[in-house]
Amino acid sequence: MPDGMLQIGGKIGVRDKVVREQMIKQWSNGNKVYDMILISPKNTQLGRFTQFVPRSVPLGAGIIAGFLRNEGYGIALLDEETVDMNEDTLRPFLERCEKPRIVGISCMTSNIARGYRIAKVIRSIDPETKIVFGGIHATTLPEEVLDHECDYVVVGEGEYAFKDLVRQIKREKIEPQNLRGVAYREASGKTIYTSSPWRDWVDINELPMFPYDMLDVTKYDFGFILTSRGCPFDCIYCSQRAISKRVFRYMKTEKVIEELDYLVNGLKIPNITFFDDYFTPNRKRVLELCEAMREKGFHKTCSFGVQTRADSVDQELLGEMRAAGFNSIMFGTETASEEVMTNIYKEQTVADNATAIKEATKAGFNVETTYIYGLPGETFDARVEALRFSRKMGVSRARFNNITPYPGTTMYRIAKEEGGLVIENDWDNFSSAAAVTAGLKKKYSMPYTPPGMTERELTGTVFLANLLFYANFSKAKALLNPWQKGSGKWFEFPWKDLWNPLRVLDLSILATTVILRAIYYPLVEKGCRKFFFKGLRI
Ligand code: B12
Ligand code: SF4
Repeated sequence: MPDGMLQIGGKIGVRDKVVREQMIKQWSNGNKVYDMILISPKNTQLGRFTQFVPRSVPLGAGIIAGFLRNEGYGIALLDEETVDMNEDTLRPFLERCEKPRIVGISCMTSNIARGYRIAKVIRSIDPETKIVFGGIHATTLPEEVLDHECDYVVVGEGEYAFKDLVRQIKREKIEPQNLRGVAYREASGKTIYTSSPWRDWVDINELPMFPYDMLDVTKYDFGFILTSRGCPFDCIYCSQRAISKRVFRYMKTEKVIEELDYLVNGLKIPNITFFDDYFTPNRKRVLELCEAMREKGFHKTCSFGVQTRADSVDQELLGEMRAAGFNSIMFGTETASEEVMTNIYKEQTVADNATAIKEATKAGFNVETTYIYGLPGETFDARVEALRFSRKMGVSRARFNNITPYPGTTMYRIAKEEGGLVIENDWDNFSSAAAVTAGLKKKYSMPYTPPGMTERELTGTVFLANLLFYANFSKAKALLNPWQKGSGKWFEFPWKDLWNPLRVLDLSILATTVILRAIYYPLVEKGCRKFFFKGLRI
């Protein structure tokens, strides 16, 4: 079996104990049989940067795999970030999958192109296999996905919807009236959206723990935990509502502690990121959780990173979080212009960001902030101001992204209405990090360039803002520091691999590209030149 490929889920929690014992016996003989295969395609957008970006476990596919395993199904969970996926590697898995075969593919927009290609390979191996897509891209554009090699799309949170669909596929009898949140095409070509009045959102306290045992944790860079779902805000560039909806739901403290105990004491993970969309809307629950974490002493061996909204923290809360072991906090600051802040419906102010950053720094956090260039109403001065703000506030890390109108967002509608939406090669150009990870030669166009700006100016100013932020000894040190981890750590310097000539070659190419781009933009684009020299003086 190819190294790192086989991630087998056992039938844990099977209602029928005899069946379970038989299955375990079968597996120990090496005859592993699955009921379905779940695939997380790789993200190909980061190019040469991929190897230097921390690798996270495949969340969506993993959550679904853990849930279905708990329902008694045998699952093969395959993550393309850790293994090549082609006809030769997929065929043995399909052959061991019981008929009717089911393959579930989990995609964001960033990896949908790979998802389509993998679906094609699966169809070519076995045209009968039922291919089901889920995740944020399929949720927001089910019709597009159904135009590809896809039999069903699961829209939104997939646990119960997929379980019901799997049961029906396995029984070879589809009853749309008993399915919720599934889209498919009838023979006539008409798309059917199923619905029936039973679950509006998933109660996360009912779900099993993330199935870390189905993955080789040594192949991933950081631990994570998801302790809540949902966010009530409407930021125009964010599509999280399409999946986890506006209803904020959180895991009971005991359940979080149980999972943390497994990660910290069981797997000995030294750094864990809380991936909640919005960690702190309920102050009481965070205080209770921090107290429980402290009592368990997790902070003695592990540190925690978190992302949240700046308007929902205060000095006392931050102090309690620090005491519980949180050492890095990321705020989506987005802009330093109050006008832009209003335009994006963030419903918080630049002043809120400034206060939270100051308080978090005072509490001893490594503070990380993210900005978006290209938002509606943004001026040249607003872009310079965002850079100035990030420098002035003394945050440890900052990341400047190019606006990306992901499907399902208001920004997507705006870009479409303006006629400015550019989709290339099955969304391969849709990356909020595109301006940073681009090479010297243009591969794709930006997904969107706001009116009054050239594409080169957008790409160049995003790139230069990142560069200028780190063009400072202490910031560069923080970026390269191998011990400083956290939710916003997007670049991991490969200190351990410096003996490897290929790694060194890659790093050298990357460094050369950065230098050449730093010269190129100010030379060829007036807006970039002005930005660069203004930025240097900040
Ligand atoms: C944590 C997180 C990350 C983590 C981990 C991602 C990972 N490995 O899965 C990190 C920091 C690495 C990350 C990176 C990126 N992220 Co991110 N991330 C999130 C965040 C905050 C939470 C994800 C999560 O856990 N959701 C909760 C679970 C329950 O939802 P889910 O994963 O979608 O899975 C459910 C359903 O979709 C469905 N489902 C999923 N897969 C499948 C498969 C089948 C077969 C079925 C039936 C159902 C199903 O069932 C699941 C359970 O209910 C979301 C926001 C959000 N709320 O989703 C953004 C989000 C997913 N990220 C986003 C983006 C843009 C990115 C990046 C492209 C950013 C960048 N430029 O670098 C990268 C791409 C990384 C990649 N691998 O390709 C966007 C995606 C927009 C889009 N249309 O693609 C989101 C929605 C945020 C936003 N701004 O709108 N991200
Ligand atoms: S960006 Fe953050 S605050 Fe805004 S809707 Fe998305 S998750 Fe909520």
